[in-house]
Amino acid sequence: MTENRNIFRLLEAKGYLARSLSVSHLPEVRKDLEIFHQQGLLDPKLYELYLARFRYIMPESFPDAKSIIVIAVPQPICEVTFNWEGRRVRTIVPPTYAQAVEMDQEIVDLLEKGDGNRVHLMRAILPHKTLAARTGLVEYGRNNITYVPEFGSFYRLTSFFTNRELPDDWQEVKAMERCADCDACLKACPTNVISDDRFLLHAERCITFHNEMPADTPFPEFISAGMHNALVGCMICQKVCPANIKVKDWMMHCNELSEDETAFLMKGDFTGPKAKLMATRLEPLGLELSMFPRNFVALLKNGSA
Ligand code: B12
Ligand code: SF4
Ligand code: SF4
Repeated sequence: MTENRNIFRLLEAKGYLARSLSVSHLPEVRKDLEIFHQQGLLDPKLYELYLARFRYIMPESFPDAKSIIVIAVPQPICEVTFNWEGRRVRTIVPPTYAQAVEMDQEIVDLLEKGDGNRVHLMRAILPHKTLAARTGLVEYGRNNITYVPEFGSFYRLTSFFTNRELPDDWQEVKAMERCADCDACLKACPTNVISDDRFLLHAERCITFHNEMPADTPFPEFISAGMHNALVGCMICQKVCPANIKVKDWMMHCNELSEDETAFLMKGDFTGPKAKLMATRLEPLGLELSMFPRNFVALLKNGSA
């Protein structure tokens, strides 16, 4: 259908990759995740915080939704510099944190305005990796992060319901072939999240799970100072991965904070107009004020910043 080709062409022209599936697969998508929950293999706190909010049903306000389109948007590491005690401290924010809201809006505008055939989109609150792997858009790494040949794991995934009947790319999920002879991520992960006994992660041990929590939650003892490597998230298993050889140093400078601004974050009191101002600077990078000062202090302590 020409009108469908138009949608995929608009995304391709931006350098984005996309596949689609029929909404009729929603119960199977639910099963892909819920089976692990039923078997007690997902940490209850992690499930409650991140996975319980998924909605595997047709949105009530979009009864004519027919397909789900899954999109991979390439993204570099984002560098954020802090000026602190006379030093310029360079830190990183891994791919996918920055510009989340902006990217979704850009895609909606691009497709709804560019299509000319009344395509409508609505953000899907669904597990994007499962959707992407189920359409063959991506393959899983042993670290449970997904990969595409073009940009390794350096991309943000997003999904939308659409009122257009797009191709149904539904298929079995695949692991990357190269993982069969590789255990670089397993060996490098400092908190033993990736294991030989199962493909599914022990995600409750992931540094990211802990540094995405608000700063009044202290890090558990098994995360020692030397392990921190990013302002939020962790790059260790992606940096060592041979599938990322072309992209691993892809970085752009995103922001610089003055001595005054850094001192404000270090105080950890986020009331008043200054907090609002800081939030407008940091939230587009995926940095919640609530993660400060803990995450920045952790980097200063380990000396990697
Ligand atoms: C919850 C969550 C987390 C949690 C838990 C991670 C996890 N693995 O579940 C925490 C906070 C730890 C986390 C960390 C990170 N996250 Co996160 N996270 C999510 C979220 C909200 C849901 C993921 C999810 O569905 N988990 C549930 C588990 C059960 O699903 P799964 O991981 O896909 O596991 C599947 C496989 O194990 C498979 N499976 C089981 N057995 C077998 C066997 C074989 C052979 C195969 C092939 C498959 C297979 O079945 C499972 C279910 O389908 C998504 C956003 C979204 N809305 O989807 C982002 C998302 C997955 N995160 C993302 C990223 C980038 C990260 C980090 C890399 C960030 C960072 N740099 O620190 C780390 C990576 C940690 C890691 N090694 O996975 C990206 C992934 C992009 C990509 N390239 O794949 C996403 C999609 C966000 C986005 N919008 O782009 N994350
Ligand atoms: S480091 Fe090796 S095992 Fe891990 S995801 Fe990359 S290729 Fe697969
Ligand atoms: S993101 Fe870090 S802590 Fe999490 S699995 Fe990868 S290396 Fe381990």
